[in-house]
Amino acid sequence: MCHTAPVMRRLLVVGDIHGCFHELEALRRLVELGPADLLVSVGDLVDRGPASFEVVRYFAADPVHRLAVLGNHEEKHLRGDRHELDDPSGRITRTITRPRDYETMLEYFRTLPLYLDLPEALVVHAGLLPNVPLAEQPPKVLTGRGSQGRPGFDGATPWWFDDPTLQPAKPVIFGHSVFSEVVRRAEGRVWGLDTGAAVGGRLSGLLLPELSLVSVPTPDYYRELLRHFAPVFLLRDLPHLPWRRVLGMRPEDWPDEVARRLVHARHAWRDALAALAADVGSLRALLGWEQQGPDTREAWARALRSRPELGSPYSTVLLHAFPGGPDPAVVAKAWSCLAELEKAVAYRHQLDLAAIAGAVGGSAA
Ligand SMILES: [Mn+2]
Repeated sequence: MCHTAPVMRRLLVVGDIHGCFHELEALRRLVELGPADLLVSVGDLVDRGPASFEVVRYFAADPVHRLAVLGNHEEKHLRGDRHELDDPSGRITRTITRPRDYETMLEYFRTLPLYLDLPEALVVHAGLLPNVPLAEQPPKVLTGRGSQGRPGFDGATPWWFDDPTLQPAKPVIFGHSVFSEVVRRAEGRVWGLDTGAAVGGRLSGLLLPELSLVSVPTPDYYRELLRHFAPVFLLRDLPHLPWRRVLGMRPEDWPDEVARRLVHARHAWRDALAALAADVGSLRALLGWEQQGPDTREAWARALRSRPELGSPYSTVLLHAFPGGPDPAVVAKAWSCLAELEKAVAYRHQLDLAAIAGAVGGSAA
């Protein structure tokens, strides 16, 4: 062995993994890393995909050779947002992860840095302000927290990485913003690796020092998970909605907080609405359809078929499903299904809403 030769380690920097553990394995098989090489994540290890805990466990098992920066999804879990109606992906992760494993995930997230300043590259989750020293970069810019309305990060204004004054001394590698192809700028000094893993895109990696790209396709796991969980979450939330404040008020008279929640819900639950429309049979069973009188049924049917004024399934239920006000018995019945649903979810069984609702409805009738 020659002890004086410089160690030439390789780095595989991977874009947002979002719970795509099997695809991460496939990517690693394409690039055989040696014992001195590093696997580096740009953050967002979790959410949207089905195997968030497996990804975290893999990184946490070897913190010397597997590095990651803090992504906005990790940050959301650390903040403990319980009702992020604008992004149900974290809620799904909490639901399908065993409590002990979830605590392990949080412990690992607490160890993650805002950036990795390696000899070969600077790795950040979302981006940088050009011409601001690394130590003075706002954490929100680095993690991309609330980046959607921020110039340079929102897709509506020129991207931060297209700023001609950005002249990094070494490659800057980031994720966070999904593009159909890997972003390459400044003659290979800026790389954006989020190509939509878990939402039907690809999991991409950049190999250093050769600067070659690898990627594997992923299914649209998130769409599928939303389809399963949207009705579960809707029912779980029903008893906690601000019934008294909302009922009897015109939408324009709603308190700001209610309006804000519904506006958020409109975006998040667009898919949920589609799921509900496709699963009207299950919803009927869950709400005790067969026990209702013809007027109520007709009102519900109209509501379920129509495009609700506010585009939210919450408003559908609030404004139409319980004409004249919510029937406590109906809400209680919906609530009573949750134990069964949660049991199935906890063990990752395929959710058969119709069968579960039928069983519960049958025993209650
Ligand atoms: Mn992401």
